[in-house]
Amino acid sequence: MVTQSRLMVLLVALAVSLGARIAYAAPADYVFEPVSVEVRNGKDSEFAVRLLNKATGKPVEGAVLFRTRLDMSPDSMGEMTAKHTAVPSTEPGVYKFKAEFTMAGGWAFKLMAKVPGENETVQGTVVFKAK
Ligand SMILES: [Cu+2]
Repeated sequence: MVTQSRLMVLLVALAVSLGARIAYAAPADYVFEPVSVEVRNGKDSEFAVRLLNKATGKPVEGAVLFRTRLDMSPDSMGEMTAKHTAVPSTEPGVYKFKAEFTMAGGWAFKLMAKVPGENETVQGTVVFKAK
């Protein structure tokens, strides 16, 4: 009997956690990834990130990216930043930018995003390699 009631508790806990997962999408359900890790070092260099819903694996359209920062923290130069501006993208879930890279090496693109249907702000860091 003891074993059986313990199993019941486990099943209830599992059902509750599954239910919670289905009911609320969380910021952790989204991920930004590089469209191409390698980018050209220099002015007017394009780079792009893709926003994915981890549960469905599908790209997420209509997100608003803000407080973006491009810095060389991957190469221990976190204070070294690069100017960048958003440019139009035709691919769903892909957010494109143009940057003025000033040094070859690792660049981290840090951002916050408002995602449709998600109340909480999503944060992302995507690392690129300027060559
Ligand atoms: Cu640097």
